[in-house]
Amino acid sequence: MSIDNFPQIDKKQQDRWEKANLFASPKMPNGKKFYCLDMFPYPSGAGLHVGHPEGYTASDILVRFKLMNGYDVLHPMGWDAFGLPAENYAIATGIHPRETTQKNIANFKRQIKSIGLAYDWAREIDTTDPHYYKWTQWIFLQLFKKGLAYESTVPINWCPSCKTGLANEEVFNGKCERCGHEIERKALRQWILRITAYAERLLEDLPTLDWPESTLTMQKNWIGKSQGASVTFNIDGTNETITVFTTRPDTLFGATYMVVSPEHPVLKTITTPQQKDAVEKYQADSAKKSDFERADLNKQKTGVFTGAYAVNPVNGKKIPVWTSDYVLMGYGTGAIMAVPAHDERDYAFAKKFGLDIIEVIKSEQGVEKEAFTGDGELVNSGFLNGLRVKESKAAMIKWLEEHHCGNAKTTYKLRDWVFARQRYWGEPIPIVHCPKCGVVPLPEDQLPLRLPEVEKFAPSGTGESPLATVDSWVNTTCPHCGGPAKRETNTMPQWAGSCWYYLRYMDPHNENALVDPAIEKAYGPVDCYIGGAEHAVLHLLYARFWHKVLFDLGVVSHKEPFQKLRHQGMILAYSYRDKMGNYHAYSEIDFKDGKAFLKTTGEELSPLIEKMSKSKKNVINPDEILSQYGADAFRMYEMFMGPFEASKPWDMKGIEGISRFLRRVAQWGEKVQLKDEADERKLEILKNKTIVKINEDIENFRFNTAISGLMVLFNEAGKLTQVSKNTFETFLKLLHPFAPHLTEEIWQLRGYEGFLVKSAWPQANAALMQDDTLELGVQINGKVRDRIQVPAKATREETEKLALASAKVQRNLEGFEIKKIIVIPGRMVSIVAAPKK
Ligand code: ANZ
Ligand code: ZN
Ligand code: ZN
Repeated sequence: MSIDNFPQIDKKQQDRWEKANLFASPKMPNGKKFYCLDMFPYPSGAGLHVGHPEGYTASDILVRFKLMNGYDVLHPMGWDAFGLPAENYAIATGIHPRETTQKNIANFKRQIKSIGLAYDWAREIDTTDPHYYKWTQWIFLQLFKKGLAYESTVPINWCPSCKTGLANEEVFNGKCERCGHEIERKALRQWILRITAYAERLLEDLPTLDWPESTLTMQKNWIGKSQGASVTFNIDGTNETITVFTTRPDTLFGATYMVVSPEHPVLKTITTPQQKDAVEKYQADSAKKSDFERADLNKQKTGVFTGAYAVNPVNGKKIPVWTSDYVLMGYGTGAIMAVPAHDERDYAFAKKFGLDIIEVIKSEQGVEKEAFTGDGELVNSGFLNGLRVKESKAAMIKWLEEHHCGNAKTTYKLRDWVFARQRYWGEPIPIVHCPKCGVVPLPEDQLPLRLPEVEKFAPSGTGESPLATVDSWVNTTCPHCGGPAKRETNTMPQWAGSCWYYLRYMDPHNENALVDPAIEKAYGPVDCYIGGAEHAVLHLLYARFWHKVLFDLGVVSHKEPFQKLRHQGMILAYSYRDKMGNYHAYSEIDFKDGKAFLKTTGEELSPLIEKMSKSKKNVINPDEILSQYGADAFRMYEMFMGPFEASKPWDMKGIEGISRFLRRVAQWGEKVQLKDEADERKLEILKNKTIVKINEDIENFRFNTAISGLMVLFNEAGKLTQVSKNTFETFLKLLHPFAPHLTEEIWQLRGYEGFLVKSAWPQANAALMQDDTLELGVQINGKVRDRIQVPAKATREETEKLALASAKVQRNLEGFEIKKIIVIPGRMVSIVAAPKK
């Protein structure tokens, strides 16, 4: 076999690893465990994108590094396989989503395996496998029993094109995340998960996590904790009251009007007959708008006076009550006290409708031009005058509590999670509706509740899932009273299966429990989780929520599922357009001197860095790269492109460079002469420094600089025609996590037994790392036997030790015993020895 036929080496070594079952994790790890988790992919029909292996290669480097450092490693892979694409394909073609999914999984698996990633395939899971979703359904039952899953008819985001309800998180700028269609509001019976019950704990534990700062901030903002007060206002001349939530109780003296949301029930009773028509028309208009549109800060404010007046509890002033859609029903109490002097939205509204503006916090610029939202001294505020904002808040809350018209209050932006889809290809919700008993959970021994076969996969569009058409499945008996009953026909959203999969990997074949508690205790939590930043909010929040529920149930023993988290950056690509704006594929282009010319006409094309997409003809197919350059070049290039978290473009020149490097390593590895010892003083320092650098770089996800470090080391070692075995082994071991196939091939070729991943990671010798070294002669009985490198700052003892560590000195001392060692700093070491008796 030629050593530079990389694809052939890949295959050979992958087969050897598989035969040796090299990456199987123990059922129970020893004390030194490392659980490395990749975000599992949705097996799409398009196959692997080069973005997938970016994260997978990083985790593989980490895993091989940990294995070589003696850890028991858990490194699994599986499939997040429910979801809309397979279902939409089924609707279009009639091919069952199961079939499409299985085919796509097989292709993904083949591709992932061809990269040589160290997965324990015996632990593979598939969220659409009834053995798996049995436990997803089991968790739903536990949520239901704890009152954390409830039914409610609520207006939900409805995509008229996908004909399904969507979670808030799947709506972007008022449009469907999947198809881009404008979202409507539609009242539907839904299953809802009470994630808000965990808001505080989801927030509280964030500081314990080693996660990217931006992701922690996004989670925090999504939970959106606000501390302030609720204040109750009487409505003049009625028995009605309106309670508001405010973060600024200190500004109560500056409240000059109130606003209630157009959906607020109080409008019915407080609106005066004169204002009734105007208010009702306004309500009808705003029902057509999305929350997103309504909350838009830049939008012109609209609103209508209700005719009613509220009484400001702190000073008895009557202030008008308006309705406007900038106040949302779903937040706080759906009503606000407006303080135009110190709130931007209120300011814009007051200016537009000519309402009073009273300054209560002294600002230098005055409030003629805009609201002042900073800190300052309270004015026009009775007992608060002279205090600062923070003290005034506390003082006002105390006053409100004493006068029974308000109290301290905390709210969250987080909403409960709409957990139902009117779709076929999802986990059936294990609930039965009985005319006598109501909502009845399926007994656990009836799980899994399997998806029935259906004839048509298309959603009915009435808001019911295609499951509703399968009478034989829908009609069942009530587990409680035995009478006729109907099954729930909504299915779970795609998030469900990915909320807990990391637990199943620990114990994937357990028929009696989701995970054995002892195994969970030993393998959990995930030590390092790697995946895209697009999951920074939803997936991670949902998984943390389920994990905390399972923690409360005693199913898991750790408070948080993912201790460390890292996101890979997006891989972009160069796309090329001609003057007409048409895109051209790489195969149509001649690349010359860093420029691109269209083969047919010679026209120079302009490059653009863009997201990879078929329409831009810039998609890089991993299969092609692998068959041309081999897996090691592919892996190393992906790691070498730039900082792991950064977005960066794929560049063919880059992979060529890596490929040349690997070819040089191959030739050297094949031919270099190995010595038991060699004169490598210069190399010794570099070698030890490189070990330390690679250790730090791997732990800190600086794979690109780690590779540079390996190249620097090879620039020195690679020009030698003979090296010490230690240097040779060290270099191969350091390179192994990055280029496992070639290093393994060389290892085997040079007669080493076993596998590199089972060998011990090189240890750095700290004494041999300083640049400032001196060369000292070592004499034995007056004769110079060796010259050694010693750190300039070395102590007498260290110098002595280094002298005695020299192989030549040791050889010359054989049969002698040391009588005395004299160190003359900076000059020499002199050993006095006498023959052993
Ligand atoms: C009076 C006030 C004075 C306010 C002031 C702000 C500044 P966060 O921080 O996002 O929680 N608000 C309360 N409920 C609302 C709703 N349903 N729709 C729209 N706005 C609402 O925001 C809390 C503040 O947003 C509250 O404090 C309230 O306005 C407004 F100088 O009350 B504030
Ligand atoms: Zn849609
Ligand atoms: Zn019943």
